[in-house]
Amino acid sequence: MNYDDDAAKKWAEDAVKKNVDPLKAIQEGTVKGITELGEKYANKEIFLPELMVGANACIIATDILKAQIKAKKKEVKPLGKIVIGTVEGDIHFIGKNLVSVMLEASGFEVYDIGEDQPVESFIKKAKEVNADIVGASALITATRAEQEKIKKAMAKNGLEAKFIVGGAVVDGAWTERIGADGYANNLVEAVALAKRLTTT
Ligand code: B12
Repeated sequence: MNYDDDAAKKWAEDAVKKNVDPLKAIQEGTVKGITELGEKYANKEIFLPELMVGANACIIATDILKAQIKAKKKEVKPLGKIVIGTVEGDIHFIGKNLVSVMLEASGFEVYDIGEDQPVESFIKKAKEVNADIVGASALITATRAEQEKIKKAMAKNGLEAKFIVGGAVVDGAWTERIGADGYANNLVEAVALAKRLTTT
């Protein structure tokens, strides 16, 4: 909230030293911070440059905590293969990266194709790895339509993988409208959804 990269880094390192549960630190710390900053941006109390600097501090701290989640990962037989990315035209990656890490730490084999990815990249990777699930993140109303394009392209290419969506502009009504298999708006729900879809 103070746009201070060094303080954010130190805060995350302290949390690691003090053995704070990294998921709790992310959910009650970095995610809470960036959400509050997002509200200030929406209310025009701050502007894009401030949001960018604040997001950077959030990314620095979150990366340190994410590494802890990965380090604690149990070695188990993969629960399934998931291809995940942020849709074309959309550079938001904080939520998508967190979902990737949580899924990986929960025993999924995750292929994160990055942000601003065209429909074809999702399809190509899903075919290549024979994915069980394809996940698409979208945070802008205008880019949300890309999720529907991915769903249609999956059908056209005969992909049988389940399709899940997420991001600030995604809700149950949208998920149903585009025929996706589910959505999640927090990390715990994202893992529960993926588990549900790979065990049924
Ligand atoms: C941080 C941020 C940025 C950062 C992004 C940093 C980065 N590289 O990721 C910066 C400053 C760069 C940025 C830029 C822009 N932003 Co911005 N940004 C945000 C903000 C404040 C927070 C997003 C975030 O990281 N949240 C924290 C994470 C943890 O939450 P999350 O992404 O929602 O993810 C969770 C769930 O949604 C879910 N999830 C996410 N993905 C997936 C995928 C799957 C498969 C599943 C199952 C679940 C899942 O799980 C996650 C974990 O809990 C939001 C406000 C908001 N309310 O979301 C605006 C917001 C998304 N941004 C917005 C806008 C408009 C922009 C810009 C267009 C601004 C501009 N004028 O240039 C640009 C985008 C440029 C582009 N082409 O992409 C708007 C979108 C409005 C709209 N409805 O269309 C928002 C809503 C702000 C607002 N209220 O106006 N932004």
